[in-house]
Amino acid sequence: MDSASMDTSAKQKKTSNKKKVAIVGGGLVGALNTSFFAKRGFDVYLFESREDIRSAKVVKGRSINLALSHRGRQALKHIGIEEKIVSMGIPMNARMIHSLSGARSPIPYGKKGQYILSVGRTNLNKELLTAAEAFPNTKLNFDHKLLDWSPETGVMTFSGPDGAEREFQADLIVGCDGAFSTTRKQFLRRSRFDYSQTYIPHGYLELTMPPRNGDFAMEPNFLHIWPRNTFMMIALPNLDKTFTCTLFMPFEDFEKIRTGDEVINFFQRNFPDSIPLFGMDALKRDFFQLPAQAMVWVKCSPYHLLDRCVLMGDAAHAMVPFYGQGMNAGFEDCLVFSEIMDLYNEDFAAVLPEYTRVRVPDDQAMAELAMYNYIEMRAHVNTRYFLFRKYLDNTLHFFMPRTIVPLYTMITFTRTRYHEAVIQWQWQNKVITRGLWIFGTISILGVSYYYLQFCPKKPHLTALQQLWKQVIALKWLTK
Ligand code: FAD
Ligand code: EGO
Repeated sequence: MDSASMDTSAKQKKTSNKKKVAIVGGGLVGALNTSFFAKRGFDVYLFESREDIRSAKVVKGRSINLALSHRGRQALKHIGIEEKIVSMGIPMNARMIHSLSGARSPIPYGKKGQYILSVGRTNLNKELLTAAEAFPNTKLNFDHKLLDWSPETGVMTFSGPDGAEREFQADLIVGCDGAFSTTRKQFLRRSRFDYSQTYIPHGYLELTMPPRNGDFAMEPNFLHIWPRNTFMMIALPNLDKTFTCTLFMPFEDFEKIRTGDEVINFFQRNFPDSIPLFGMDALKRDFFQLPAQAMVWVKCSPYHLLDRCVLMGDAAHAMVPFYGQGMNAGFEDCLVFSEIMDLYNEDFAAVLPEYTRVRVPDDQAMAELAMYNYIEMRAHVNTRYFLFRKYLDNTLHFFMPRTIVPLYTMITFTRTRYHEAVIQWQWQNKVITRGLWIFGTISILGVSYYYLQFCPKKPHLTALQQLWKQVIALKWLTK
């Protein structure tokens, strides 16, 4: 056989015998990823341990709504459902900062038309499953819990709906099974796999704020934030005119609140404006409906195992929710993987290591930023500091729109690689500090010139002494 005809027969084999891809986990990232692989023509099998949420009566899970931003939207656009999802979300054009006194200050996220979207987790997940199911080359398997799998053969063992064990063989296994990933267990057994898991001292509790007189109890198109250092509360709007409020607080403080009266007392001291909006009795009751939930940061590397398995979403990089990027980063994982598949002609042996090389630094940078936000907010973000920082960001950006782009903007409204956004941010901070020094020096010189010029009666020495005092004061201020 000559080489040309061998080429075509190889090609034919490839198209007639498309590889089997198994997606583990039908959460947000797994459901989206199913469409990504299906679009390429693979035979895609999704396995989700829970029942089908589209037919389930009660859906329990983590946060009720999430902030969807540019990165997540770009991934949705790739499979043609961006518009559909956007229509189910509520735009939040600004944050609304609630001060202790009840004052509310709106600060826009960016230019007009730059907004983040509040979307319901369950609705989003349902739409993603339906979109995945619409491909002829997908098969969704619910009530299938992955127990273990073999890196050598690609054979996976599930516990099926009847409790019986089932086996399935796949060419590629995509682990999208969340922060406590079972897929990842095989990675942990191998050498040179880095892994860490860190719980933060804070827990979170979700409370629903009902509509008032048939309408939203607060302005709907905002991300409401009550910054109180260690106690933080946020509220995102829902389509049914309720708000889902999330209270972040150290577990040890949650433990101190045991009775309804203690709840009211706590809210009276920290979030007094929210009490009438929740309703005193509802608040006393709802606070104890569910215990506070833990938050974990999972860091690992590499994201692939041989040419057989790859991790995406929380399975690869669970992060603390203080940047609103966990899902967005997971969605971008799917997009980045797809971009690399284009570059390397869907050759798993080349794509998987490249995915790790490209994506680990970005996801780790994002997870670190989320942790940084948590630490900074907890340490000194009260209403005044929050407003000051955001006004400063916006002002500098207004005067130097190309040089200074706020970090939040780069992360939320662009696809600048996460790790590059961090480098850019550190560079900007240097420029700003230098600018402040120059500005300070010029001011001192200006003031002293004015002083020497217009106060000639005082002895020369005193002026110098004054000047020196100012230099010392400035040094102290900028320390
Ligand atoms: P998951 O959503 O955890 O889905 C994993 C799926 O795998 C589940 O359906 C599970 O049942 C299934 N599964 C698990 N084990 C197995 C198994 N052995 N076999 C089969 N199936 C299995 N992100 C944002 O972008 N914006 C936000 O505003 C935001 N807010 C958040 C607020 C809070 C309080 C929290 C906790 C997180 C927030 N996030 C946010 C992060 C976001 O929730 C996660 O990043 C996202 O859900 C990750 O999706 P995933 O599909 O990787 O994992
Ligand atoms: C100084 C001022 C330092 C999630 C402000 C840091 C996060 C941080 C949890 C908000 C928005 C989507 C969120 C901003 C900062 C979601 C978010 C922000 C929270 C908490 C959140 C902002 C769900 C931090 N985005 N953000 O700039 O508006 O700034 F408050 Cl607790």
